[in-house]
Amino acid sequence: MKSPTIKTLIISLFLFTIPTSFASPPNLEDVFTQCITNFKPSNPKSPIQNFTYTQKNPKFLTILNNYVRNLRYFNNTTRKPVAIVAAADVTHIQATITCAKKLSLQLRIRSGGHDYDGLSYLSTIDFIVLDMFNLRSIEIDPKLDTAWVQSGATLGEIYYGVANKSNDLRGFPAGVCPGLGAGGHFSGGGYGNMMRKYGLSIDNIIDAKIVDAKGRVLDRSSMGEDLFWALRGGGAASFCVVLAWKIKLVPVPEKVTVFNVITVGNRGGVNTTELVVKWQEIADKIDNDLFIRLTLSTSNKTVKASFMGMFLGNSSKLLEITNAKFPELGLNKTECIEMKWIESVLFWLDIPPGTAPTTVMLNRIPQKQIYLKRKSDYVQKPISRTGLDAIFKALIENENVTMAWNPYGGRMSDIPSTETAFPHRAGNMFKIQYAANWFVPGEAVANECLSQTERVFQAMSPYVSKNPREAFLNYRDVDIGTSLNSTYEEGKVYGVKYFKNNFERLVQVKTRVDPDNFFRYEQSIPVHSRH
Ligand SMILES: Cc1cc2nc3c(=O)[nH]c(=O)nc-3n(C[C@H](O)[C@H](O)[C@H](O)COP(=O)(O)OP(=O)(O)OC[C@H]3O[C@@H](n4cnc5c(N)ncnc54)[C@H](O)[C@@H]3O)c2cc1C
Ligand SMILES: *C1O[C@H](CO)[C@@H](O)[C@H](O)[C@H]1NC(C)=O
Ligand SMILES: *[C@@H]1O[C@H](CO)[C@@H](O)[C@H](O)[C@H]1NC(C)=O
Ligand SMILES: *[C@@H]1O[C@H](CO)[C@@H](O)[C@H](O)[C@H]1NC(C)=O
Ligand SMILES: *[C@@H]1O[C@H](CO)[C@@H](O)[C@H](O)[C@H]1NC(C)=O
Ligand SMILES: *[C@@H]1O[C@H](CO)[C@@H](O)[C@H](O)[C@H]1NC(C)=O
Ligand SMILES: *[C@@H]1O[C@H](CO)[C@@H](O)[C@H](O)[C@H]1NC(C)=O
Ligand SMILES: *[C@@H]1O[C@H](CO)[C@@H](O)[C@H](O)[C@H]1NC(C)=O
Ligand SMILES: *[C@@H]1O[C@H](CO)[C@@H](O)[C@H](O)[C@H]1NC(C)=O
Ligand SMILES: *[C@@H]1O[C@H](CO)[C@@H](O)[C@H](O)[C@H]1NC(C)=O
Ligand SMILES: *[C@@H]1O[C@H](CO)[C@@H](O)[C@H](O)[C@H]1NC(C)=O
Repeated sequence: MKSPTIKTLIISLFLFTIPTSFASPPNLEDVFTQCITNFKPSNPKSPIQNFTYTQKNPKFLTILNNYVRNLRYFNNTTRKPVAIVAAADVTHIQATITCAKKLSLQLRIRSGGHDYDGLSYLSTIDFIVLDMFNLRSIEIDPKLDTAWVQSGATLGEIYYGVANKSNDLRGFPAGVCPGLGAGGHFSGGGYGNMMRKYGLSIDNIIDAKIVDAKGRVLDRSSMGEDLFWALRGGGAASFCVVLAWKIKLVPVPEKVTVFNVITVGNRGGVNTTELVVKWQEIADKIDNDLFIRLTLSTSNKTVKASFMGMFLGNSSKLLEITNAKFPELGLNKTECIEMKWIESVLFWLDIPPGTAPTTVMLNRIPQKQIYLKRKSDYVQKPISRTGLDAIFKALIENENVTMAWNPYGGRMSDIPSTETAFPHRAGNMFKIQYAANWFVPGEAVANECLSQTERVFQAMSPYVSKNPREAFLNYRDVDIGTSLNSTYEEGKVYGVKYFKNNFERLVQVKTRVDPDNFFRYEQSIPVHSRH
């Protein structure tokens, strides 16, 4: 169903009602601002107009750019929102939803802005950005079992807050980049280096507060279990605005052990092919306390492998495990670094131990903005030596692409694939992330990096999941399909890759909670076609 755009409405009103003078027609910005300002109830302590930025506001571009994490989607031709509402209060969210709906404007919801393809701040038609960065409170219960975190909180703020309040006794399983927002990251699953022990972030989320398409504030008991299921891995932006999550904190040992073994060509006479063969045999089966991420890149036409590890225990115990199960790696005591869990957050950012205070994880604005492309795959059976050699060749020929192989298994295999909307559970050995980063503008460089990524992705097709070729929602990739006019058929193309058999159930939930498809975007869950 297509409603007339607000422009058409305004123009027709103008034509019929103002015959006498050539006063300018009210523009969308003004109409929207008027609407949200008049919205009742409003909180007198935080009037919404003080948190609203239209293009006339001198801060508009800064506010927009503050949470753009992919420079590919911020230039002079990028379509800008009609307004950004940086909500500071739940009534601001209600007003934004109500007015966007009334004026047929699309809504984009942004928490940390890390969406790889910018879908939290881009649209091809007139739209509003609901920016959540002001809503970032973290309330940890005194027993240290749970916490309520608002969507605009970053992982760094959550990690730091939890470690601080618990004297380093508690942590939370989530991503390795502290700038990620709780809003997008959790609703797409949220994986990190404690995944094999504790599962994803969503496996440790027990409640949520949302605002739905009717502007109602709901929690788990009032929204219904089906919607709460969908929010855990299905991408919340198809259903509602998440205001806050209730998370279950997990125990972390006093000291964890980390390492990063980098091999170029070979290590101690064992070549990289053999190390990767062995890694595939053990990575998803080894002790659940141990996570070893393998990153493959090239250096001077030679394959470079990094085995980066996180062990929830001390180095003696870690070495016992690696010596027994992965002796080829030859991990030794001096390569193992014991530190507090909160300090390991910096290690995973490649910050050398002891060179920065843990408060750096509270920085919201990155030092460097980059252009990037990401894609994902799942691997379900071991890749042979011949396969690995072909993969290494593809990497050498496309030297600006790296691959991160993240092992599953452990807790990930214990949780049924229907438990939450996130479907990639037992049967997956590891997930691949393809990455290309570049630092200069211009389409030539961009196209070169994009085609290199595509070539590596194609070279991988014999070795990864098929029918569908599965993808991870948090690794947003518009190449796998987009929906321009929100039909079920369009949505199914990317929907089964992200959600497999959970897609149909997501469609049912969507059809129940948002039948008019207000919460739609380029990769949203469609409503069912049969009305
Ligand atoms: C540097 C970097 C490192 C990363 N590392 C990891 C990692 O270790 N593990 C991992 O799992 N992923 C990782 N990711 C991917 C990341 O989890 C996703 O990009 C995630 O969606 C980011 O959440 P966000 O709130 O920052 O993003 P946004 O861009 O703000 O949002 C992403 C999506 O969620 C929606 N959304 C955001 N907030 C809300 C809300 N409050 N209510 C409803 N919908 C909302 C948006 O509309 C959009 O569709 C990484 C990304 C980057 C750029
Ligand atoms: C666009 O161009 C103007 C002036 O030419 C510049 O000030 C602005 O920062 C540019 N960028 C964006 C994203 O609009
Ligand atoms: C809102 O903005 C107006 C105009 O800038 C200012 O006078 C007022 O003090 C602000 N109100 C609050 C509560 O910040
Ligand atoms: C500008 O941004 C748009 C996305 O909004 C992108 O498609 C386009 O390629 C960018 N232009 C350049 C020159 O990078
Ligand atoms: C907690 O944070 C406060 C304020 O930043 C700081 O003074 C204190 O030392 C921290 N405590 C711990 C245990 O990290
Ligand atoms: C490792 O050795 C095998 C056997 O000699 C060879 O086929 C393979 O290409 C080597 N791998 C690398 C990365 O050099
Ligand atoms: C790369 O390899 C070439 C040829 O083997 C060699 O001359 C050069 O020094 C190497 N460069 C680096 C940075 O290792
Ligand atoms: C290391 O941890 C194990 C338990 O995993 C414990 O038995 C051992 O005493 C610890 N060793 C040291 C040196 O702390
Ligand atoms: C441990 O490994 C490092 C790096 O390979 C090496 O420099 C060091 O000599 C090794 N130490 C021991 C005790 O084997
Ligand atoms: C690609 O990698 C090569 C070799 O490292 C480098 O010289 C080149 O600048 C990279 N290209 C881009 C676009 O980053
Ligand atoms: C949207 O759907 C209509 C009807 O099925 C179709 O004709 C049109 O090509 C589709 N795409 C766009 C961009 O409107």
